[in-house]
Amino acid sequence: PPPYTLAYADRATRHKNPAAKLLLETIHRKRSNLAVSVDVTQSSDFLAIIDAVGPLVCLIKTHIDILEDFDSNLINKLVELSKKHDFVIFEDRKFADIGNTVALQYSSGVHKIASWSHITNAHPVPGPSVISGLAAVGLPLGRGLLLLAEMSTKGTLARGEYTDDAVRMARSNSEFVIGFIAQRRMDGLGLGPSEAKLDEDFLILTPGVGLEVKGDAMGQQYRTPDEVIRQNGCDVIIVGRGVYGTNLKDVEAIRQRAERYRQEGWDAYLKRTQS
Ligand code: 5BU
Repeated sequence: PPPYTLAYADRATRHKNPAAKLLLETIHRKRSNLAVSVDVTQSSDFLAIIDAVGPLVCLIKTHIDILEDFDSNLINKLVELSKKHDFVIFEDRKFADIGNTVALQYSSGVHKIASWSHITNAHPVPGPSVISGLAAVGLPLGRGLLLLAEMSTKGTLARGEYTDDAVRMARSNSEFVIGFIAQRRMDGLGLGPSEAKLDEDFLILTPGVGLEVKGDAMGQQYRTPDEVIRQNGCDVIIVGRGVYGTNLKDVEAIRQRAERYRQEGWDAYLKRTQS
């Protein structure tokens, strides 16, 4: 059967990349395909939200450069929380430069992303060299990369041929590229049966998920967990404001919203695999 009807647990055994394996095993163990994106500017809020939703998520997504009071001790605390609550870390860095530059941005600077983030992502726009630059740093550390094949925003240029070429780039580098940021399942996408490999199994992580509203004032577009997981065959829902909301101090409400998304995402997965 095509991978999207397989259980997360079965897919975990088929992956060799340690980050892909860890994510699939974590989803299965915690009965959660929910990733929470913690896009806040203060470390205290960042850590409190992660501590509250940690038990309910498979993955925490960060934009580490948003934090105004970042220091390296914050990373120690984030890594401690990932062990305490058993979640994977994904720094949503969206690398998009020449190989030499992205390797430095990934390994060095203030944030040293490769040293703590299991998964990161890159725009395919530079071509395959963006993957080889990042792989030189990430593969020895057991990290995994997602390519941005599509975006959730109105008017995105990541579509059609561009998206197909992103899939081709991933296929040629599947040791390090574990999947895509995309809005639907990408296996065999638009490439015809001769080019699609039946046993390929890319992870699809999908932002632009919300239950209350259809979008924001800045081009974001939302779909429901059922649309994303069951109807479009994606693997992980990424939710930011739908979970942390506008009152960052009300961690109990944040926890409750996370549980609602976790439940809806998991129900959609059960429907997809059991129908
Ligand atoms: P939101 O609050 O659920 O709208 O946040 C979505 C997060 O996912 C946010 O961190 C974005 O940077 C990220 N994102 C996205 O929304 N859409 C995309 O296509 C990509 C990333 Br790629």
